[in-house]
Amino acid sequence: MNAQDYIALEAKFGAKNYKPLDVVLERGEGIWVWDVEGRRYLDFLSAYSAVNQGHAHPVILKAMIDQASRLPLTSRAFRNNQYPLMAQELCELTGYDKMLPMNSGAEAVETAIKAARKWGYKVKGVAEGAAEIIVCDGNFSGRTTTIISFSPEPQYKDGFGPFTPGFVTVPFGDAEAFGAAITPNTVAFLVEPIQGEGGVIVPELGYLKRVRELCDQHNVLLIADEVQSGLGRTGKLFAAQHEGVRADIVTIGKALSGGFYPVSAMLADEAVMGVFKPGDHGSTFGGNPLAAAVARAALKVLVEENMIENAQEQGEYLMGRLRRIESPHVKEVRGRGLLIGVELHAEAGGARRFCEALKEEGLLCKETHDNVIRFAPPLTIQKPDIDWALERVEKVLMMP
Ligand code: IF1
Repeated sequence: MNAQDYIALEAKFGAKNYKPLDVVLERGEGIWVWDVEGRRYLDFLSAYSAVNQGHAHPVILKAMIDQASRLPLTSRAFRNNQYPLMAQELCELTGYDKMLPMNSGAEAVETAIKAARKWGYKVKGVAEGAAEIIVCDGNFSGRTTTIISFSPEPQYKDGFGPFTPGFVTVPFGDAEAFGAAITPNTVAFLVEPIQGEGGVIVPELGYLKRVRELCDQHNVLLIADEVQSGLGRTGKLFAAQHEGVRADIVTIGKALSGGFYPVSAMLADEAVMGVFKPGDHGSTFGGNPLAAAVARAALKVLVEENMIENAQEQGEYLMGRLRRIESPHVKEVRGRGLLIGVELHAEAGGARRFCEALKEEGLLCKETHDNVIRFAPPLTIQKPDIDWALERVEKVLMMP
């Protein structure tokens, strides 16, 4: 079969809930992926930051094979010998008392919403059913019906009502607007430290610190959605650490498994996590031994192979080189570490055509919204490969 055969099959039998680039991949290794015709591409998306450790990392692969050959799943009706070790290692790495394991990023965010609401009622004393959670315009935290209830994107909501109440939207990056929206029923503020889907929007330095102060003043939980910005992507373990801010709840996913398996988690201290009693919340696969073994290996290599520091160093290099490209199409280059957005002028005709042209040059990336090209290579990338990519990016950004 060739690429068109696969594309035809997908069109015939698969739901049309995506419009992917017409590249059919069959193998990945490190920063490279290969299509079914044997062409090699540099992956500048990393599966939306799920492959921070690079494709098919051998240490994670071995951990997965070993555990899969022993015991993939027990359900939480019984205990297993991997989840406790993952829980310990994740809490020690991140500095939180507790973690609650889930599978997708959206499930981790849903867990955070449930935890914040229950904490509001049981600890803060908000009247049952009256909890409010403040969110930001431009947010993206997943696709469940509760999460899209506060999405700013009409398409993500269209046809999916009725929506979950209890969410208040404020502009992203405006701490005083957040402060003004707080009421006695506010239990939490859910925010991505850097908005990914929103277009790689980096708030001014001081924003998160001011938000942290306001949360403390009003006894409001700060929930940092680090599913995309976390686990080294921005050059720190968590993006919020660029401002030295510690959230009350953190959601992580994606690279928690290095792209091998859906693994996510909510992190919090006992004062919040303690609201969950046996039977309150869970999932069939949450905390399964295969996910736990994979996550342990993914965290191990992330730290031991200095991927977080590399993201900082290579991100600064890449950002600097991108900013020196004198393309008439480029409006702004922004980001942190290896989470970078290149915003194009509206007259450039949209980011998609540049992503298509970059694919022809052997570089895979994805537009976010209409005018932003997102660059997010694996955190293992080194300068020679960034230079290889920049040759192609410069050529494409200079096209008419
Ligand atoms: C799609 C976007 C990125 C996320 C943050 C939670 C989740 C995501 C900050 C949910 C997921 C994915 C979802 C995927 C495309 C991708 C995406 F374009 F949709 F917005 F990365 F920017 N919080 N993002 O970015 O995690 O349930 O997917 O595991 O839905 O198209 P998930």
